[in-house]
Amino acid sequence: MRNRLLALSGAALLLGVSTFAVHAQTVATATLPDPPKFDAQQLPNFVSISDIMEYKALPEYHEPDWVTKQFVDTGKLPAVKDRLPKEPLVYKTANEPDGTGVYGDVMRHVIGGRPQGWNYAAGQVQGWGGIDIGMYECLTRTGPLFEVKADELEPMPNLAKSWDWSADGHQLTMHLIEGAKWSDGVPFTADDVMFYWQDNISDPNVKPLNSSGPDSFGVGTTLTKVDDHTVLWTFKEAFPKQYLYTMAYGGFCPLPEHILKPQHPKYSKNTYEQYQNAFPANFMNFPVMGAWVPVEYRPDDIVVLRRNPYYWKVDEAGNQLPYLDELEYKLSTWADRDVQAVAGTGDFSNLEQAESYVEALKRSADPAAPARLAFGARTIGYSLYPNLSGNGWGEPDARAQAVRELNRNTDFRLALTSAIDRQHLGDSLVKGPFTAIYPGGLYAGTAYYDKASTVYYPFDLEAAKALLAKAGLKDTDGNGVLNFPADQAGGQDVSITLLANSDYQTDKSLAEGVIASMEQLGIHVILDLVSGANMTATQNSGKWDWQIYRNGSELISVVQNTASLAPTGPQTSPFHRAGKDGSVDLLPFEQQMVDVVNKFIAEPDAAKKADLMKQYQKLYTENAYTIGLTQYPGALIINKRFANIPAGAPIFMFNWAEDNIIRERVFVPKDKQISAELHPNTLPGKPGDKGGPISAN
Ligand code: BQZ
Repeated sequence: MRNRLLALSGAALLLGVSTFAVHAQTVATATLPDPPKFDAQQLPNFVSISDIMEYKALPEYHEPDWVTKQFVDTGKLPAVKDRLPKEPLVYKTANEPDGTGVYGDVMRHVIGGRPQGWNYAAGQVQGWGGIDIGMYECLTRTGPLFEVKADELEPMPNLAKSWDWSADGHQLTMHLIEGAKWSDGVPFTADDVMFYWQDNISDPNVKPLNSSGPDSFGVGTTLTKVDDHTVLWTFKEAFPKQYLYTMAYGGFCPLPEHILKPQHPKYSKNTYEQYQNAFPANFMNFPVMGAWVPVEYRPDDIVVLRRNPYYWKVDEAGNQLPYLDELEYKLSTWADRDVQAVAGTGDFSNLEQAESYVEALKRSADPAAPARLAFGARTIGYSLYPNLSGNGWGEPDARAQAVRELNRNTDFRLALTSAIDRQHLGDSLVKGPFTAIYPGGLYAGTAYYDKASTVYYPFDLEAAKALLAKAGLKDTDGNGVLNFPADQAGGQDVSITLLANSDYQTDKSLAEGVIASMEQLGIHVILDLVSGANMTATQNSGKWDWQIYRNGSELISVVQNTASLAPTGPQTSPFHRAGKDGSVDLLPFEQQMVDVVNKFIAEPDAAKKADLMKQYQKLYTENAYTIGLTQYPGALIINKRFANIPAGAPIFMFNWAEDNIIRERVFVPKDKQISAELHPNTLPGKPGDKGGPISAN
């Protein structure tokens, strides 16, 4: 132990003064058990980005026959060559697992979310499960990077077709695709990008869905328009290539300026709330850059999307994509998604709730089963997140503030992490080689993970109780529940609310497990179950003490959503945001994490980046920044009739499988097509048109 302390204090000096060494005397650590062996069933065929796609003018273009006959020949639409950009995005045939596809058929998703409306730019939820991913295209794209060679990793071009760094690395000239159009035929230009940056990401009254604010592109970063198809980023750091990842899904997915701007409070008499709600879910044909457009919405029943006739991507034969004419999203539950995908009444699922694994595996093992099931790496993980704000985020009352003070006390967090029996918790979800003990921080098995930098506090109730006493908690009234210190919340019983997403059985199971563990410590935890539709808003409000959180991709890839690895800005962390005064009251070790993350973002050298992530992992796990719970693999379930599903596509890595498999290239061979389209041979109508899809005749 002494050597360990010396080593730690040495590290502490290197990293600046750390208060951690003081705590090390009271908490024994152990070697983290290796995760049970569980290999992904398939590995990707690793390629270069140039093997997947390029931008190129082709000699001729094609579309579904019914579009030509019933829309172009009747003058309802321009010819397909006039609906495409000068140089469309071309997917290379050699990278299409089953080659050039054919038109027709539908992918039937089942989701547990519900659409609030289409204003993604103002934070509305569309129901998740791939709806937003398929509608809102982003400047860059990262989902398919799971199959890109590690030494060539950088975000794929998308709406931004290329970019050039200035010699000093502080400026990035970004060239947008030229001649692409929104699904209503209006040109896509730099004005769409600037409106999204200036009046959505950078407007403090607007919070785009999945966005962490302008600081997630670097504090002080500016964006200016150069011409209709060129924008210029200016960064404080030199060559912060990390931000190209933030320009992918979740970070920078512009919505149509011509539709949103007239409703924005800066350009209308609308309030911000009216702006957010200006495009409710029954507003049909909302213009998108994505492959499919919402044409029908039946509450609690279904959302139907039809192919976008102006989609700006083609295959090498010149076929305008997507191959699939329709996407459906049955509005059900996440558990039902697994059931329907296995049964064949649904077509797609990310098997991510461990409780469903055994049944799904059993059903899929039958050769006659309608769907393929393929496990990937352990990229699903959960932590208990403590609200670390001590200066007012979420306007806490006296009790909640006392909880925040405890959350900010490292002894208290070390007590919590020592009170969790992670092996038992994982087994309670599913027995077998799936779950692994997860101490928090970067995921085992991923690029930047370093076991030697990972501090693990094993299950030790006695140590936990000693730490709680050290944190000043005693059961002063003898009722079996610890009390706050006398000068906090009137010395009342410690009661803590635990926020969890009611849409997932796994989130509820883990919450129950945490509550049971805390009862053994004499801490009373009250479960606060919130539906997925309200979860994002609740998380962002800061009105919670603890939450059961399914970790984002930053703890898997590190390069995606890097800024959210620590509170690098007022809105970048999921559990420590600015108080009323706009400042984030960082704990000393958090300041060190922020410094390490900012250095990582600005560091071009791969070896130095890896070393910075070792420092990050040590700071994260030795301080129990969050209380890691469990980590396990997900499985992709896809109906067997679909072709062009890339080998080894993970359900979650840089993004979810709905992005990773490149759905616009997925097709169903003619002889396997089913007549399940709800609006065959139709196209989206005019924006807001109640008439739904335009019938062919
Ligand atoms: C995948 C995903 C596609 C959000 C959502 C949901 C929200 C979170 C998260 C997942 C659902 C599915 O996840 O569970 O398998 O299809 O949609 O977006 O959990 O509540 O806020 O981050 O992506």
